[in-house]
Amino acid sequence: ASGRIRSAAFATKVMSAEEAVGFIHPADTVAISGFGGAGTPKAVVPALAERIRETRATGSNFTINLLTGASVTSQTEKLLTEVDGIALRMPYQAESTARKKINDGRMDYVDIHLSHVAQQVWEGYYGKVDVAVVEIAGITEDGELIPSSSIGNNKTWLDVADKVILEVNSWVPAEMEGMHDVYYGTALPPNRTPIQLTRVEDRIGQPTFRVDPAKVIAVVETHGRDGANPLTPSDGVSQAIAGHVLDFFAHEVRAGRLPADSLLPLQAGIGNVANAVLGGLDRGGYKGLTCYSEVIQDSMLRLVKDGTVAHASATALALSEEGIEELTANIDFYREHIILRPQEISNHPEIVRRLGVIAMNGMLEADIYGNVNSTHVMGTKIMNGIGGSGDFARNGYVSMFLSPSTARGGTISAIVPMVPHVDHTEHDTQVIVTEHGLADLRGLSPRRRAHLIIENCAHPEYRPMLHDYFKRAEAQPGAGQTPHLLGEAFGFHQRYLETGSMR
Ligand code: 0RQ
Repeated sequence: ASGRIRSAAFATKVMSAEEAVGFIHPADTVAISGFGGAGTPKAVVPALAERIRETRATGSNFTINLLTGASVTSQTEKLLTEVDGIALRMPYQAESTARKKINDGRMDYVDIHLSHVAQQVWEGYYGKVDVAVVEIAGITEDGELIPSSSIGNNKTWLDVADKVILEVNSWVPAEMEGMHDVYYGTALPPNRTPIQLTRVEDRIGQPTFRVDPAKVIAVVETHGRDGANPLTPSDGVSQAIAGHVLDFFAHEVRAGRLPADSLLPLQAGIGNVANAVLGGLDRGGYKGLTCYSEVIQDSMLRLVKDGTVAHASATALALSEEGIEELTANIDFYREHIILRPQEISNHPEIVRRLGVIAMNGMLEADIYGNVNSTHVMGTKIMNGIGGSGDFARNGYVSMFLSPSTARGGTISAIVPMVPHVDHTEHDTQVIVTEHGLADLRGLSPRRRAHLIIENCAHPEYRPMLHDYFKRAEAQPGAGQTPHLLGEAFGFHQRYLETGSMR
């Protein structure tokens, strides 16, 4: 025993993962913890996959509906997908086995805004949640649960599920206790009240989850590390994009729209480009910046340590092994500067709007008018999902989309005449950035936006084709507010499908 279970009532429920999965039945809706690489159950999911495999071997069917915070570790996604264990998946995945099954039409996938998950489950859109499997760092004397390295939707899973299986993971630093802020004030209409969070560092909830002990049917002890997040060194393209973003911040400060030292709370997606932007902030002379985002990456720890960032709020850690070591070694310091919250709060439209968050997200492609596709390759095949990008983009003070100007060795242009799938409409997109430049679309009509996006953001190789498309569209009689050649609007995509290149 790890000493993490301080409540006697829970200690009597300790059992193996193999025993615990006996409580999960075919056709159950199972809600598990996990957000990115952090806080996914380590023992129960593999045991469940094994149970499904054994059941299938006897000729019986066994699928579950799987609800999570966002993506979970690839291992988790793979294990359950490979045994054909998932009938329906919600709300986000980022794993190739699952992606293939979804795109083959063999797994239902519901791709929704991360801020909507908790409320939609409360509203009953996904039926009743039979079992919640939630990783925690420990159980207090009073039977409250100390959250793990991510919070995601765990509060909601614990509230709504009929049965609860807890995984107490002694690998999670015990000193994280006190870093979390779990808000219990959300209600459904007509009983909603304002969420009193007015600064990034505000604590409006409690450090632990509550759970009805009668629902807890099993406690499983584990000692397993989170799925480490391999760091990709930032390349020239990412650095160029970051450079444009940093210039833009300086420009906005000069225009009096952003405070000079601290800007406004930053939200950055994960990956290369976000890392490069964050990495450049300490060279920008900023002090006391804040972040109101989904995840905390290694680059953020460095910024917090040197005072560039004063406070960072998110719903999950996304740290490498070195990052976890750094956090643990200096936990008393970081606990003062980092807050983890439920994703309905980290991504809440009301708060994102109030704080004036600067939203920076990746995209697959944008069209010449600023509509953005973040999710569907060639308009049909899901990549990951919309995740939190819409929560931040729609409600941010400035909404930026960042991407290299081409993909797959230059055969795909990230700027196209019309996106074949829209996640963020022209009304939600204010700034587009590629390595070639930045298009500030605020205050511009569609025709003016088109010119700017092509000139500033498209790869030079694709600019003449895009200009040609726009000119011919604009020259038509009755070209309209947003000129298009409807028969040709997806010509770039069709050409790629037929020839392997948009060129
Ligand atoms: O494919 O991995 O097979 O090489 O897409 O592309 O350029 O590495 O960019 O990792 O930032 O991902 C939109 C997917 C961008 C991501 C998306 C291919 C390209 C490559 C990845 P390979 P890059 P990124 C988080 C908010 C939605 C969720 C979100 C995403 C792969 O940003 O999932 O924003 N966003 N959450 O080859 C076909 C195109 C393509 C393309 C790129 N136009 N067509 N394939 N690719 N462009 C909020 C937080 O706070 C965490």
